[in-house]
Amino acid sequence: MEITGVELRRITMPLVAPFRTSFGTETARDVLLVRVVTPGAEGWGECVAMAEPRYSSEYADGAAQALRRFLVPALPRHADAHAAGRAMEPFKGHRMAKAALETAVLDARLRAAGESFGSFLGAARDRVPCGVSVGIMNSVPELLDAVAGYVEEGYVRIKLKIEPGWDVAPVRAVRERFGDDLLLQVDANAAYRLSDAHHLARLDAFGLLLIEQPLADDDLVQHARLAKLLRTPICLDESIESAAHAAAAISLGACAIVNVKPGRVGGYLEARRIHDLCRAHGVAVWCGGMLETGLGRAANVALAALPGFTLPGDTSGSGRYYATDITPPFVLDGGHLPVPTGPGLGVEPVPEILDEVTVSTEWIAL
Ligand code: OSB
Ligand code: MG
Repeated sequence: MEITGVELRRITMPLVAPFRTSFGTETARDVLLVRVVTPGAEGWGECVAMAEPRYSSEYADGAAQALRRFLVPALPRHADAHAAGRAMEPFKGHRMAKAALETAVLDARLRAAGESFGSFLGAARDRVPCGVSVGIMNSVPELLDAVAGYVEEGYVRIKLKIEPGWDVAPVRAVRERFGDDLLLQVDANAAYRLSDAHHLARLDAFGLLLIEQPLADDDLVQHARLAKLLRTPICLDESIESAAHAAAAISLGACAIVNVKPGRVGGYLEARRIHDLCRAHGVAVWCGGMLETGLGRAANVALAALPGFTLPGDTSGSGRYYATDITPPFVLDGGHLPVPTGPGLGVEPVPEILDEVTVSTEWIAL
């Protein structure tokens, strides 16, 4: 399979509602898409880097620059996904940029071979249970309305974004309103310090599935200390950028659960390695999200179908994010999304919709 070139495309997608986390508020998603062109098939990869480096050090403009300057030029004309990964390895970091290119190469290969992402990755089921990540709101009543809407839509698990000043009260209110059977977890996006341990232990009263990334990204040792002070299991997101990080976190006792985001760890091959490692150590994993369009969502849903993904993911329906997705929308059915079965990602952008949201395109010949 000869790669003739790579297109970098920037799109802007308005969100259906502002999404507030401890690191900022998003009202639109600025997405970098990568399209790999071969004579037989094209492949798509969605870069999950956000517009600004607030969740992690990567950001969309920086990812585009890493791709055009280093990663795409390093790609051998006859690469498969493994070869693409090896060719990019000498360049440190930029995992979200690498993930997008590797995914596009993999998609092109799988489409040419007629194999789906799910089949390639080792999916063990044909649909996955879906959770939803609920942003920080202006008031508790507003939050309860939002959660009620998601429960009504069938989401099987609710994740509340928290930060200092928005933690115990919203969690208590959601528990009181929706009862003890609701699968409930929280995500702090690194907003606390170890000295907040006593305060965070107040969340132990609410039977949460987990607390995600309470402390700073590089605080594995502190997370291990915190784990001893909380009954609520700790799940790591930002801290885990590779299988090596996951191995270190597990051996330190820094987490009992891992949020696997393929973009954060450099791609679906590394995501699968983390899945395999965690499964071997009895550590549960679930598939995180980065407000993906249908392209990134398709691959995430396939990954979430692997046997070690034993907790519902942030694999929400398209409508949770976008009024109009760039692919045919993912729609929840009984709280689940179907794993696409077509070749590659199994979905393609709708050309007219893609054109409408496109801000720029750039062609890099190989
Ligand atoms: O921390 O999981 C996170 C969105 C953007 C950046 C970081 C995170 C999130 C979410 C939403 O929580 C996940 C989703 O629904 O895609
Ligand atoms: Mg998170």
